[in-house]
Amino acid sequence: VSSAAVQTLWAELIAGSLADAGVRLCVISPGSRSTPLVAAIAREPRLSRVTLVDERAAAFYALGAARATGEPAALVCTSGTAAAHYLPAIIEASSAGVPLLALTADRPPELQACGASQTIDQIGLYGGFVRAALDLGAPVGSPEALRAVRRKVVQAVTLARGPAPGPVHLEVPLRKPLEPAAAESAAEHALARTAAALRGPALIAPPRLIADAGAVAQLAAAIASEPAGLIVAGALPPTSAARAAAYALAARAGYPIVAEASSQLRFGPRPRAAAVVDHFDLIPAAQLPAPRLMIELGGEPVAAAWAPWIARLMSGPRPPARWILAGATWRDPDSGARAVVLGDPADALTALLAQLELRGARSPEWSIAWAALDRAAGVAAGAALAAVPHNEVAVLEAALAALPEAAVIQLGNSLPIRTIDHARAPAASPAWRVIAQRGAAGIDGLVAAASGATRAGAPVLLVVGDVSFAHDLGGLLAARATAAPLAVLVVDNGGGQIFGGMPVARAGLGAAFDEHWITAPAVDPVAIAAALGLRGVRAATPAEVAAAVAAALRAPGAATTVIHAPVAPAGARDVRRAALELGAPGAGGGDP
Ligand SMILES: Cc1ncc(C[n+]2csc(CCOP(=O)(O)OP(=O)(O)O)c2C)c(N)n1
Ligand SMILES: [Mg+2]
Repeated sequence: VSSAAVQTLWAELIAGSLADAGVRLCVISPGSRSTPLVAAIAREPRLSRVTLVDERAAAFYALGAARATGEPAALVCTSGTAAAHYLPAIIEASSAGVPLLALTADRPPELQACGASQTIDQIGLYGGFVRAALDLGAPVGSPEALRAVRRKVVQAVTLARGPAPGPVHLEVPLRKPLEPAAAESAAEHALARTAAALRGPALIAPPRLIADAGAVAQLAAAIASEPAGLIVAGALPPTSAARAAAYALAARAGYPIVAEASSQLRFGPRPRAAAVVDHFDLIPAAQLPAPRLMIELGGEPVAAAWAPWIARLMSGPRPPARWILAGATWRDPDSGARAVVLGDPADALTALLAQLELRGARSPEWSIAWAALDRAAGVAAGAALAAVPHNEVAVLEAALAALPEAAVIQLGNSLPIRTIDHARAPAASPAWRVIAQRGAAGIDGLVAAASGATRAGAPVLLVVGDVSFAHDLGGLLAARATAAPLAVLVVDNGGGQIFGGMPVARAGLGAAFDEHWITAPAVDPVAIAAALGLRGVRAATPAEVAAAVAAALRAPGAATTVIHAPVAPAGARDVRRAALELGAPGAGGGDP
């Protein structure tokens, strides 16, 4: 049996099975070949739908939603280049371990490799960036085929969730006629009963990657015999449960935590016994104490001071024993780890705490020394801020001070994710969750991803550079599909100013440097917002930024406000240099 009615059943089984497997959000881009699937999704009340014409923005939107909620989001598009636009977000999802499902409609086999319109070879399109690529095949009216479709949807959702969460590709060939048709013949009615019998809650059993018990025991023993330890926390998912365990380990072991904003450890209440270093990047290099043991959580730190410090420690006389707990990814870019322990960091820390037996209480001197350096760095930052006009650190401090309690902060790549750790958080800051695209560290898709992050229901502040904003102008269409207020804070320092701090800036390239590296986009974010029906505000001072952020995120509804904050091109660099010089009088500061 093969008919329009069978294809309709087939599509309904896919949509219903997605919902049975716990998927709640479908981000759909329009097209013809996907018609049966989209019609079925539109009739499935458990699936909420967002429509975005640009598949690239759609994929980043789904990425942001999945990252903020921890739940897989589904993408649906038509055949051809539509599917190719998913690639950048799929790469980020793969590198960062975010669950996604990409359902790409396609021509059936008889229309492949023959010049049929809008037909490309979609099998294997995402290469090694998906956890699995499952071809559902063209609809077949047999009970076996229906069971297989159901199985593949459940399989896809399971593999997207674990053991290494990430994207999964579902290829969905469909035949004309594409519009829904009701079962008529006896055979079609029999198949409809078969499909109905397959439905019901699906048991999704994603395996969890658990750190090896022997490795955890060895690390516990190493901690027990080493008082001079340091925890360094890079990017961790906003849904990670590692927070409490990391503080508990810091308190028990007497190890300070260098907490980057993306680690989820920088904001919110912390136990007094845990020393947390917020401004590692502003401590003069010569003053950094040398740890003997390091526990590195999550992603690679982004602080400019990190790589030169590690290089120095590793080539020094007593390199530290470095234990990397980064989840399911192998993270050791300088090949200097004592061990990379794969497994969920929260589980690993909990297991570690259970095994940790310290002989007596730790002397607090080591932690106190780090805490004193951090305090001095914060004071130096304050003084540097006051001395440098129109700098982005002041803009960030103002934005943080205006944030509502439940807010999510999404940090753009380039300078925002770095300067946030030069900013001082307000006293007793709420435990704001932080989203960062550190999987592949692209400056792409940030506006669309922040729009998707509102699906978690909390207001979102996106801090984004002016070039990154220009890169995702298409993503602003997604900012009309928010589920909570969104503030897009465009820190406009006149181009990609991260390059101004790199050696290329001093390579004598002249005008070519501005033309090919700085690339000031010269767009007016307020005018662009207005053209798209979004609110746009220019905020020339930190006080205006605070007012604009408060107004944007404390308002009821789910409106998006683009806040244009011009700052001095070298502001971020100048603040860091000044803070380092204040911290080390006469020493000439740290690394550029
Ligand atoms: C998709 C992508 N393209 C290019 C880059 C390289 N890149 C890194 S930072 C940057 C400039 C970013 O400028 P802006 O957003 O204004 O941030 P700023 O450096 O001024 O903080 C570029 C082009 C990248 N990381 N990702
Ligand atoms: Mg910039």
